[in-house]
Amino acid sequence: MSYVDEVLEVVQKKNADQPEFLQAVTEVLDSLRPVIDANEELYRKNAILERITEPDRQFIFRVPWVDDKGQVQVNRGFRVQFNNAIGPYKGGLRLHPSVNLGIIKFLGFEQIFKNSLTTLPIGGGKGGSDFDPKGKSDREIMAFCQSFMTELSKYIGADVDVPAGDIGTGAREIGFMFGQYKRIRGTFEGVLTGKGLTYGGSLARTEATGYGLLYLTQEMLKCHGQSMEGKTVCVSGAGNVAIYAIQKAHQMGAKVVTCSDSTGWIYDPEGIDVELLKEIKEVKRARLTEYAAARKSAEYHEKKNGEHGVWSVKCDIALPCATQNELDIEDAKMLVANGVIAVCEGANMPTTLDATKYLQQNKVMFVGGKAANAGGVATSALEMSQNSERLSWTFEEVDSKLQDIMITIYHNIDDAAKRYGVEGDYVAGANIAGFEKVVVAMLAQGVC
Ligand code: NDP
Ligand code: 2IT
Repeated sequence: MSYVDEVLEVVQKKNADQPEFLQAVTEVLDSLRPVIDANEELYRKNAILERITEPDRQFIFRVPWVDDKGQVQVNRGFRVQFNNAIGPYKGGLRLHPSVNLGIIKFLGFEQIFKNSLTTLPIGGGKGGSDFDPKGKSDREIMAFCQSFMTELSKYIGADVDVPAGDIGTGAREIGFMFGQYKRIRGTFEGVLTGKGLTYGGSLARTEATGYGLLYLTQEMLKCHGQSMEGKTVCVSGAGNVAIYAIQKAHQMGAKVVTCSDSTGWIYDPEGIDVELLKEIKEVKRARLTEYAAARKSAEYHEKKNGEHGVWSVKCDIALPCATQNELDIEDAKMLVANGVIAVCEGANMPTTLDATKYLQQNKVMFVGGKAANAGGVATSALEMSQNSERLSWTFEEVDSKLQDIMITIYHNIDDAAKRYGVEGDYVAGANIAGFEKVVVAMLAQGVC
């Protein structure tokens, strides 16, 4: 049996109850086969694959907090520190009722390779809780965040592990967590990214994931003799990543005609009105029904199981920006039948494995989240740099570094795919390029 298959078998046995983690590991190890085969003896002797698929450590803790009725509520908190071979653990905090250890591990595992691709010195980690921020008052959010940080503060630090936002965690939550960290540890340090601009946050971090997604997509199209100009785009999600992806796509001359949230989706043939979407999602924290109510050209569709949602709309480019496994094989067939030319993942693992294969087999340019959404964490690393030198860069400075990073990522994954004879397979290219740097560091640092 090959080394990859042996390790996959062990990982499957040890983590049988974590389907998302197994999906992420299978995708990575499968696509690393050419690299592993070429270095099998060295990697096997050093147990590289066994070590890279087992987190350095994982914390699971109780998060008690008091709701507005005086009732004590209890949630479960997680932080998985996966791999710090190339820098301090870095990765977001997800607050969503679906969160469990397997989901945090899949996200932490992906983060190792993504963070390596950014070209910046950051390791992989992820955390979160099954807390549901929906419908909670600001006071309840603060109570949860303070309790969560009371425990988390024991394990993190500016040179140790630097959390940030993800689903359900935005500037408000980061602010409450930062305040509590400062209170407990007594230090003002860059322990979180995505902070407010008045206390160490970076300009352009809010926009970075969505903007970065479009910078990479544009570069890929350019290298294939195309551009975003005049393209019709379908986006899913209506959160941080989706909003700024839509904004940048419009700035590049494309028209985005869809977005979605957890209860429904919008088709707006005139193009999504980003200012309206921002008001509804960032300010009012309301449903997309309000978008349809405020805009004549928009149709609202209730989400129904088994329907294709935004992926049923004809488009040139699809950008899934909501959550994992939101684009399945049936959606992929629909997109291909409608002539899609590129699918780039703003979310983490939004496309199922068989859907990814189907898109690639049908010559759709496909870039996975590790490369396509790396602009968020890359800009978090730029926030860490600014915190370290106690300076703030201008929006233009950060945005221009972000553009350079995304263009570099595209060329690095393209080159890696070519080097291993799988030209155009950007999934393999991203995994290979991300893995190579981490492995060199792991080997150099000995058994740890
Ligand atoms: P937000 O919480 O800002 O937005 C998430 C969006 O996705 C919301 O519109 C939400 O709907 C929808 N959504 C969430 N869960 C589900 C679900 N189970 N089913 C259907 N819709 C859902 O999160 P982000 O925009 O930050 O994150 C989106 C994706 O991008 C995630 O996969 C995240 O891991 C990834 N990502 C985020 C980065 C960042 O910097 N924020 C960086 C890189 C990747 P509703 O409005 O109803 O809640
Ligand atoms: O998935 C991700 O890359 C993020 N949620 C951003 C992590 C970060 O540390 O900025």
